[in-house]
Amino acid sequence: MTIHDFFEAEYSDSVNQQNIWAVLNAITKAAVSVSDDLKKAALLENVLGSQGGQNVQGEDQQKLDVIADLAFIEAFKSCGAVTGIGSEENEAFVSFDTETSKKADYVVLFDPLDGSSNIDVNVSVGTIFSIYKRLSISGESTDLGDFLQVGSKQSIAGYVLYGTSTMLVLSWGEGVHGFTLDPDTNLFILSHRNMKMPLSSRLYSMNEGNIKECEPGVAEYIAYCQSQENDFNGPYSGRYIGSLVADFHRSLIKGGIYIYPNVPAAPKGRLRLLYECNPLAFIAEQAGGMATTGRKRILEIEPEALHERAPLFIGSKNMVEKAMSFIS
Ligand code: AHM
Ligand code: MG
Repeated sequence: MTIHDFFEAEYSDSVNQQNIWAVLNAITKAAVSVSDDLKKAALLENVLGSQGGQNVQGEDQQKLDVIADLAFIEAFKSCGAVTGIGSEENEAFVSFDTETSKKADYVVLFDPLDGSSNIDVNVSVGTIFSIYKRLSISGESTDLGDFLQVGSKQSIAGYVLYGTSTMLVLSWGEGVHGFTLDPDTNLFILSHRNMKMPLSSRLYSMNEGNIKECEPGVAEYIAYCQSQENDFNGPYSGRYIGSLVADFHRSLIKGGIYIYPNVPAAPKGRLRLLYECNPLAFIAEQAGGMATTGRKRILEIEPEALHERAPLFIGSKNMVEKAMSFIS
């Protein structure tokens, strides 16, 4: 079943169905284009490598960060259902000020290419997105308030994983469903219906290079995972890809916990609340998992800035709860 047919059959809010499908359709179109670019990247000129600049967050931009950003912006702009976007690669939100766009119902926040430091080494990367209903008045330009909504208000959250296959995983608040791109037809086909995250597993995921720098509770939890005195009576396996989407997707399917805590180099965590933590937190909860800062539920944080960061403890419910029990 194609994503379109599944959406038509299962999405229960008939008032908004047509418009929000236009947004999802834009995502599938841009994802196919980015997926193609990634597959051919090493064979094309001017696609691999650094762009030679930095984004607003002081991170090196890869050429593919910019290519993916433009592909998604163009798809959202032309779909007619999005009034503006916020992206990791753009300092301010972008308002699409055409007459149609001003009347459109949705804003989208996204990270066009997450884990992009992994592109040059042919390792999985992803796109993460979050769709909200606008709060501003229809017919006027979107404003920052449309983007600074609490995560629990997301209309649809999801990600695209460009891995050994390209997958789109999403939730509109009625479970989590996964679609695999059929490269022969360029259609996303339902492959994972009603995904459930295992309550626990023996897998933990963290950049352990930071272990001596993070707060004691995090190091104590990792020591617990590595000890003989844990719930499995023996060491867990460490798995860290360095692409959040890929690490999260593994947790969704096999169970596990992913931790990116506060560290001196990133005192509020490394990951961005609005287009990394919130969408994945929404998916995690819908799949029976959990997402917190170590102290507080991610989906209840009131955002203050477009690119604000948050520490992230996400994954299997029992594991996130256990990790939080070590944090004072
Ligand atoms: P990015 O959006 O610039 O790629 O940054 C986010 C990425 C995540 O995908 C990944 O989990 C993390 O940063 C890796 O950070 P580190 O290299 O500090 O472990
Ligand atoms: Mg990212």
